[in-house]
Amino acid sequence: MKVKAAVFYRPQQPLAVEELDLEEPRAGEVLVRVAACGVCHSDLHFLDGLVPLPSPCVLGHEAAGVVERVGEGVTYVQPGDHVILSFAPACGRCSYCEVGRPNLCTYGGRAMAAGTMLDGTTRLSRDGQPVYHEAAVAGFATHAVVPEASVVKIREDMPLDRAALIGCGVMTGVGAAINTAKVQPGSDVAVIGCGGVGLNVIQGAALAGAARIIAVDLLDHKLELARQFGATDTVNASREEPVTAVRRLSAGGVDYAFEVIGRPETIRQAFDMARRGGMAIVVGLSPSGSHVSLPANIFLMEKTITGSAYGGARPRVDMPRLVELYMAGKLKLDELISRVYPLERINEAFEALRQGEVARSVISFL
Ligand code: PAD
Ligand code: ZN
Repeated sequence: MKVKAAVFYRPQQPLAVEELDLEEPRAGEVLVRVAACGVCHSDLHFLDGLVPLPSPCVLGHEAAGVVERVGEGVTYVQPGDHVILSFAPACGRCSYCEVGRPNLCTYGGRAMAAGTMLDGTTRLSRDGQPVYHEAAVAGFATHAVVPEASVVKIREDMPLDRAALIGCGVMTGVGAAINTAKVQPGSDVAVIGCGGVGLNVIQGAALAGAARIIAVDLLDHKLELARQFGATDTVNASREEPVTAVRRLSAGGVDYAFEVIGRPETIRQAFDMARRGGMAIVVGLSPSGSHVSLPANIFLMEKTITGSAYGGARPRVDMPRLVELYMAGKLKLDELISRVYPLERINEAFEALRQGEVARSVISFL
């Protein structure tokens, strides 16, 4: 079938919105009509050439839609089901999947790096030449073929544009607080970077019962949003030194410090903001080849530094829970959507993200 998609050809060049060929789903795959796909900073890293990606490639990994057809052997969904797309394809059989960490799946990781489905091939093409799929989702397109394991069935009264945000930013942020850090009630938290993902770390920490949540950003309007999402204190790092400020506000350092930007300097800041016995959690994706340097003897203070991939998501457990929280009025999603764009204006959406104008923009196909 023909689909309309936003195609990445090379860094520093706008995405091209054009018609591509999409094959039918093969065994164990699902064809989804995309309803909406959020614009995440990870895609901007690819566009800016900071992280490599095979090309040409259809970007977009924060999507939700409606199942249109299923391939042979698919039993989990049927046409008409509403689904969120997971951006971490999982095989269900490797040791990571078996142990309950599908976000680290061996074969999913390979497929993501190769820009393919789990079998190493693409379903997208143009003039007979393969076009790659970002994260086996390729959500900036009218339709997507994805592995069965990448779809998460959700209730049909959940608005699909809100559901799309759960596919990356919300799962990653809330999951980093709840699954990775396991934020304790009454604890102190700092979050560096209050964009689409960082705001969700803040609301995840608030859901977990953190007492003090210190938001750090360079932009006052992001810090205002951070308060709406549960921050109790704010630090504008363009005006004051953030480590000193956070230590002052938290009586010496926080229990959990999250880095949600993707820069070695701010990873170091997060580490320095954590108190003795505290934890720094790196969520941001830094430019390929970056390194962070840490003072060696500080580990005797039992500080931990860890990464968080997709908020430790177990998609079919966590995502329906996030949907329930939204439907119960306990998770903010409406407030995350700053702008809605049609696919044709996707480059404007990326420019708005680059300029720090938005919490999240959504490309809507509705
Ligand atoms: P975003 O651009 O919406 O937010 C970044 C925020 O950081 C903005 O509000 C900036 O103003 C702020 N900022 C920039 N520099 C500084 C600084 N020096 N000090 C304080 N604040 C600053 O991005 P996003 O929220 O979409 O993504 C954030 C990162 O998370 C990005 O690196 C992305 O690739 C990564 C990510 N990781 C995963 C994962 O699985 N770990 C998933 C999704 C996104
Ligand atoms: Zn993302």
